[in-house]
Amino acid sequence: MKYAISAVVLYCCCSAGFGAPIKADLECRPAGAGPVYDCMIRLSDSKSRAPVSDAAFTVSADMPSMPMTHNLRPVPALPQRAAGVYRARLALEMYGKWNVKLRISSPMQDQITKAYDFFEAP
Ligand SMILES: [Cu+2]
Repeated sequence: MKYAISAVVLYCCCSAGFGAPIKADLECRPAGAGPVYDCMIRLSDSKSRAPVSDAAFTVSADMPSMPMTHNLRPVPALPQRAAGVYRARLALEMYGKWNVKLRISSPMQDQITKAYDFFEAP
């Protein structure tokens, strides 16, 4: 069941009813030992490109190559000073390719999945 849901999310960036879908840009940097990352997330309106401030969403992640293996607890994204920018710390269980999932509850319901490579720094 969980697997079916995440497969749908991969292909679906669905805004519920009103407004333009939200676009997300993601940039993650190592935050200490192991695969722990501080991720900056920039939300913008996909049409007007205006920053989306006052959004509420959680961030979680799973590995497309290892379905149902990982079960990261979603963490709330914290708004930063810059408009439309949020931060979330992801304590991953291993390096590799993850799908980072944003579950947005406000200003509209939306789910965004971004593929991201988390590799150990050389
Ligand atoms: Cu894994």
